[in-house]
Amino acid sequence: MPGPVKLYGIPRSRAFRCLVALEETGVEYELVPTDFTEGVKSPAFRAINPNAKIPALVDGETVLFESLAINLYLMRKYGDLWPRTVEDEGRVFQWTLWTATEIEPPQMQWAYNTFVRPADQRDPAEAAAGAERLKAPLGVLETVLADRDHLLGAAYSPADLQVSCVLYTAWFNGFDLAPFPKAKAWLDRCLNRPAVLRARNMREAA
Ligand SMILES: N[C@@H](CCC(=O)N[C@@H](CS)C(=O)NCC(=O)O)C(=O)O
Repeated sequence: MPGPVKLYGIPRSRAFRCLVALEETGVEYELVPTDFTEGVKSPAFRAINPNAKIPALVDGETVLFESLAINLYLMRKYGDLWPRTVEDEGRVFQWTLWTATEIEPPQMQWAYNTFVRPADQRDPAEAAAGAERLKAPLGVLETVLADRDHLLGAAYSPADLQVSCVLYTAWFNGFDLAPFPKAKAWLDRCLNRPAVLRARNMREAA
């Protein structure tokens, strides 16, 4: 009998996204504290993730890296969030790749230059450029959410989890979402779900 699913990482990292997925699925798991400075460099961790980055997941014989891929796997295998139709699966893949490519890069450009890097290494022009770039995908969300409560329709789905967990960084750290009221209300809904609050408690207490 294999033990619980093991997530390597710390809550104040991209492992947060996987903590949300784990909490949403209800699967038994163990968080193996591994930080992104020293922990990722150990030979034992590099054997799990040769990228030397967190998060990584071990589920029996299955070893995975990439936070959003880990989430797809978890939601496909455990819990009851995974969609019932191939068409909705396609939409989940679409939103997952969209958040990785359209949201994450400009958001990190803004975040690195706003609060992540030490103050003397931040470039305000870069922060402004990232914020400007982020407005385009936020505008897409605003349009899509004009006639529905969630990305695939009425119900929360893995698409909402993937996009909202990436946007948590902007939402939590004061990005101006006022021009995007539908997207803001949707983020408020997604990021205050009971499972997400359990993951947020781990992250925000850390
Ligand atoms: N695309 C990867 C990025 C992973 C990543 O960059 N993780 C950071 C922590 S949030 C890390 O481990 N950085 C260590 C390093 O770059 O040396 C994912 O989403 O899992």
